[in-house]
Amino acid sequence: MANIKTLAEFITERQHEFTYATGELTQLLTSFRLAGKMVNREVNKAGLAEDILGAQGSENVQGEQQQKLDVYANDLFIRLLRSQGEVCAVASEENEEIVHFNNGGKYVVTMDPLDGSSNIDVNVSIGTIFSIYRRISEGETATMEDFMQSGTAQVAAGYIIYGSSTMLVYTTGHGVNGFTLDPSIGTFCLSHANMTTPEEGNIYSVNEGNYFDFSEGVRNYIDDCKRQNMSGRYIGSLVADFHRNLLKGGIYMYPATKKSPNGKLRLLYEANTLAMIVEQAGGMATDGTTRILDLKPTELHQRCPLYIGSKGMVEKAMKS
Ligand code: AHM
Ligand code: MG
Repeated sequence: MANIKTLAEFITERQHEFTYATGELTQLLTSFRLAGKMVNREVNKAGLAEDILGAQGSENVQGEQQQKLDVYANDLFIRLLRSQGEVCAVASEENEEIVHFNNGGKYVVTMDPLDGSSNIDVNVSIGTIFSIYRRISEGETATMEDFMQSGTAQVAAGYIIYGSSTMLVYTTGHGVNGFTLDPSIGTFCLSHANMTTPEEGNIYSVNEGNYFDFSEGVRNYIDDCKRQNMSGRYIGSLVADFHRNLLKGGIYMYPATKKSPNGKLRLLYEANTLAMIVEQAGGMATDGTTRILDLKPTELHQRCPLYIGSKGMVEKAMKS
């Protein structure tokens, strides 16, 4: 029988790669590991539980309907992060303001606790996206400055995909590794070691319903993908689209539209995290002109256009 390595073992084994105190990273990742399992349990029974399925009735800061599972996941991640002491504050896609723990913790977290939430009710893959930054302020309470660091300052970035199987994928800047949850023992096991993404791919992922709202350059690029008989694949769950393209080679695009000149996705909760992961896997992420990780955030819920995936494809899209 092949050796099985659990996520917990892997984190401990690789913690020396972390620049700061080693135990801290273990603590931080443990919260995501545990919360991921708990969200996974709820996601899997979503079809059964009346009180979990469906809209919560409230709207988030972007004016979108919050689904109950979004709220559940958000509360859970915040509760677990608060309880372990390393994290001083969290910025979540679901909260208008920073959630402060006032505990002097050395890290801050940004997250989208449940992305692609319009897919919950229809049994389609959804995901959690998270990033960890070292605080730059001192004292009990984190500041806005801690969250306005560019993506290059991330000390860890990861996602959990709740799909036909559940996986946690993360990087601390030393490559990307993926772990699949074995539900029978409730443990994430290393299944995708040292993940790399192909330089070129054959998949383009974009909401083509917006085609006529895209710039001429973007339309030209999409036309070119078609001329090459590429596969168009768009789930509408960023984590799922990203994960597939990472493994198979492809590009995911959420360009600017006439209605949304900065696109739809958020720099802090979505773009920066996946940009760090894709670069660690040998891919590329830009907003059309600038490397995502070099963008300097100016506000928490800032949006940016996103072109992410195989290097050759992203480069070509930028030139179109
Ligand atoms: P959400 O954070 O409100 O769930 O929105 C993000 C999602 C992404 O997962 C997905 O790629 C995109 O929105 C789909 O948007 P659209 O329906 O406009 O194509
Ligand atoms: Mg989201």
